[in-house]
Amino acid sequence: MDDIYGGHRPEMELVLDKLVQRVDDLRQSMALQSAFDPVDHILHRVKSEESMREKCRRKGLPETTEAALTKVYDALGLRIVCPFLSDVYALRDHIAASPDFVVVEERDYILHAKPNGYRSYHMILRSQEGYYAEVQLRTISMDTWAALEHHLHYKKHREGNQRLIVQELKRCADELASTDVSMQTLRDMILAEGD
Ligand code: 0O2
Repeated sequence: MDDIYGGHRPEMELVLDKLVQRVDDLRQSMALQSAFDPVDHILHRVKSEESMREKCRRKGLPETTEAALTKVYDALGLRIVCPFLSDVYALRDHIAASPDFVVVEERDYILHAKPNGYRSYHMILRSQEGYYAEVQLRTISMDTWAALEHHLHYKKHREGNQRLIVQELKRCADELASTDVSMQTLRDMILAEGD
């Protein structure tokens, strides 16, 4: 089977490296200004062949290089995990102001959580070379929930349990969201005491 990204893979890797570097530069300058590192950790990946083909099929798109690069927007992906809610939004603002990438779409799943409780801030960026990248910004709590939810593989369960599982997952997500707000308040108090 041919590579769905055709001959674009090396250039895609370079664009992803540039995006990671850009975020790392922003992280360092923000940390210098505030004395707090706004990032806990960053993951990045080129979407796997199998996952891209599955997504094309799910969206009713042909499994072509053109569809993978211009109709699906997460061939390149960056996940930025931040300690606090304010870090997520501060980084979002800095990324949006970056000259190398244009923001083409944003979804605030923090303000508008998904029905199952999923929370994150998603940005779709387009590079100067024309490649799309999805940036997911989330707190450590949101990342913990998403990782655990992913491990459950609950979507395969039968109907009866499904409702209870979804309900409990939503409760856990809401509890973590409440913890995020409390942690933010504590951080703001500590910062204010330092003034
Ligand atoms: P991977 O392995 O993370 O790359 P969609 O049709 O939903 O797939 P779209 O429009 O990009 O496509 O949707 P969305 O929901 O804005 O963003 C999709 C990505 O967000 C997913 O990527 C996940 O990484 C993350 N995500 C969205 N909803 C959930 C959720 O309920 N639980 C978890 N754990 N993650 C979620 P992919 O493509 O699924 O795969």
